[in-house]
Amino acid sequence: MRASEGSLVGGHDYRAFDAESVKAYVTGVKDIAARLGTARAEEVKAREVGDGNLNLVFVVEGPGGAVVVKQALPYVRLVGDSWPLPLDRAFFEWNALERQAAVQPKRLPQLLRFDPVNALIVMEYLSPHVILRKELISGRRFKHLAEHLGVFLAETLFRSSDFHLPTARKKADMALFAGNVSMCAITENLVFTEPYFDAPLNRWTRPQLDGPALALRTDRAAKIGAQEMLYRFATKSEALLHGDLHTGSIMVTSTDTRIIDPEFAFYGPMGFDIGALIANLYLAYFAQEGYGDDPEERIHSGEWLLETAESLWSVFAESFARLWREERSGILYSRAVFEDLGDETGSTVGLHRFLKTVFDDAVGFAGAKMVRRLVGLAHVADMDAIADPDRRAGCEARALLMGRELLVNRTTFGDIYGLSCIARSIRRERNLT
Ligand code: SR1
Ligand code: MG
Repeated sequence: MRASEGSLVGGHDYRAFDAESVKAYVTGVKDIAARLGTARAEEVKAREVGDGNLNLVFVVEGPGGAVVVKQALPYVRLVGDSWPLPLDRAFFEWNALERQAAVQPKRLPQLLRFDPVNALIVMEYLSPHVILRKELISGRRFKHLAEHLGVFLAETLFRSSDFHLPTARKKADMALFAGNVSMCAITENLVFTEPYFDAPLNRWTRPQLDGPALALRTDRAAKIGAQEMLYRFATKSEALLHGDLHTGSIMVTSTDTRIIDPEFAFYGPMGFDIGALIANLYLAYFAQEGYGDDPEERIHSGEWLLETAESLWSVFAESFARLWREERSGILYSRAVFEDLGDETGSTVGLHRFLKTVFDDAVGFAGAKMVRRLVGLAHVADMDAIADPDRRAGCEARALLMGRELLVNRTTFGDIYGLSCIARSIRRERNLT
């Protein structure tokens, strides 16, 4: 299917399923029925488990196995049908999943079927995997997380970039994903724009967070920082991004990590995906004080979150460097200009200069992503689940300060360890609300 055919998603025959009607659908598809172990709808169980902002998600279990059905709705689920949203995001998600699976199959659920008419994707039911965000809220730690995510990021980003892909393929892919306009528009508005003016859907913990939330509107440095990041988001087509890589898009066990939900995929700046992950680790870090009665334990969990962000970046940079040496076959930094002339040093300097731009971008995007989750429309459960509003507002105010710091001073941090130091010092701040 080509880009222009993305518009064929949905149409007159589209229908949104429910937990009953989805059973007849899946058992009516030969391959899926075989996986479930029955073609009889009455022999399967289905439940709707979607807790995201946009889609329906069904778990369907039969006597022989289970599948997940993710179906796009023609509107934003979080808001309702007053906010229509094209179904073609399922097409872009499927295309992104196919490309990620070609690079890192073990980090994704197995892909079973794309149905453009019903704007749905059927995939493996991951078990006993659970959503990472929920586990971080509970203070759990995952030994392999940073390694898995750092390698996933390096491989998906490098291998979709002009460092690796033949230029004709990259340009064709950029053209295809350029059609994911509605999803990019959500990010352009909700992440970079609305937190900085009186947008109708903005929300925050009131009245405790009124001061810092309203201050953003007259904070020229923060507003310009956000616009500078939006400029990068809109213009830097470096690699095929996941586009919404937060801790709710990651499923884990103690030994495994899977990345789901790339419906916001497009060609954008590499730092955007990395920054999204770092932002969510820092949001979890600042939320730690909202939970539990054992402050020592929560300090340890917090330190683990900072270490995870540190390792994530280190693994990404090391893996990217390996790919630079072994798989640099695109138009950028041609070997003819460097290694073939005996100039390995030039190639290495180029690599480090490039990684510095990715790091600075990741820091700025992390800042923008933190701010939007605290004062914009869509928040994170890490903060929302803190029951006491005063305690929650304290955590949010510290996270907001960190987000602003990253946004405004993004080029001044020497390395990822510098960010951990800032986070620790902000965590000691009191009386911010
Ligand atoms: C209206 S959609 C709000 C948010 O949910 C998604 O997960 C994205 O992060 C989006 O910005
Ligand atoms: Mg999602």
